[in-house]
Amino acid sequence: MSSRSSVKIVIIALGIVAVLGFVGFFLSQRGEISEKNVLVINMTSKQWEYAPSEIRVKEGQQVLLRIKSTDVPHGFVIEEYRINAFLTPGEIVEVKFTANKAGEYIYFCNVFCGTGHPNHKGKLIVEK
Ligand SMILES: [Cu+2]
Repeated sequence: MSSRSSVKIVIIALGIVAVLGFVGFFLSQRGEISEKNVLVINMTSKQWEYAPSEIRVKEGQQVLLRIKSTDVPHGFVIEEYRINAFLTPGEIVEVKFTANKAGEYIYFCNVFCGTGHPNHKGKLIVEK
């Protein structure tokens, strides 16, 4: 293979990468548009409380919880929504769900995190 043709191959490869990059960019932009209706809630978990300790949303709302433990490992469970997340300290864990069941639901920690663990909980309120 001449060095000339390998230069061509490199240029073509770079072209393909550039095109894929643009396609990816536009697709991600479109994704953001459809994600506009998602309510993003940043949460923290620590011994022995969640902040916020109460979340109130409208029925049908798409919700993205971004939860970060600021001390030790915790859990985050909403049984009725089949949510069960493990919170590694310092990491943001994303929990996405559609609040399609009106009512009040307890979210709680299911990872033993010390003496206050049984009271480590909060409340999700889904309004009709
Ligand atoms: Cu706990």
